[in-house]
Amino acid sequence: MRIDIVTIFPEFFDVLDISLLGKARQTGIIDLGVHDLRDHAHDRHRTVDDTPYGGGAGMVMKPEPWGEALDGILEGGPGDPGDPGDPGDPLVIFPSPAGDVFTQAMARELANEQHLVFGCGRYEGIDQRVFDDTAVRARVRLVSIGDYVLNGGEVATMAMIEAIGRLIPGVVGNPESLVQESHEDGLLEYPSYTKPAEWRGRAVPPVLLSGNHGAIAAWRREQQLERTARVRPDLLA
Ligand code: 6GU
Repeated sequence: MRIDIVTIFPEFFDVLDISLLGKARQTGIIDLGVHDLRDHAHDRHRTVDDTPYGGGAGMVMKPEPWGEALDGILEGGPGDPGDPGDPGDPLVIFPSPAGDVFTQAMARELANEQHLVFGCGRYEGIDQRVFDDTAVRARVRLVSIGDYVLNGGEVATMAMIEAIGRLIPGVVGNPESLVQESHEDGLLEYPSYTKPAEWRGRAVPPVLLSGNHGAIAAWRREQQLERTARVRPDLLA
């Protein structure tokens, strides 16, 4: 999968060199490009924002640097630029608290894409015409990672790339571990234990030492249901 990120903080994404995603980049499973939006601002101060038309607090990101940055990324990619909505087109994601909420189901869907582009906004947002102009050449989605406010799209992009990247075949060593996690079957995961069998006076639940695989599976299921009902009853509905 090809992933491009447009940001005014390219160093923020240096951490993608490490861990599982770093390895996926080394082996070529993920091909990552991080682009500095300011490289596309051509005034002396490399300005990327300006005051909002109509007044109001804060600054708005100017359209020209975004247009130029996205032109460079989208041209030459798969898909016919004259035919928006083609599944071979890049999918451009703008992290935004006003977007659709990112879920494990969305992560699974996005893990099937060939080319994702993340446009990280800062300040009060990006000039609306950037979304409209991009939608003519690519599929565009606004995506939120939850009901709280971040200063910009970088942290949200990082969270989405981690959730999506680990679902790409070959990124996580043991694919079995993917299906046992919270949210994969719509429930929270069961509690896990390892050695020693007793620690600080706390024993591992005896059923896990019983060797009875049926009883262990039933206990784990029961724990998942109990935990989900207690912490996230909305998931059971
Ligand atoms: Cl995707 N961006 C920003 N700036 N804030 C958020 C968000 C995204 N998701 C939740 N809050």
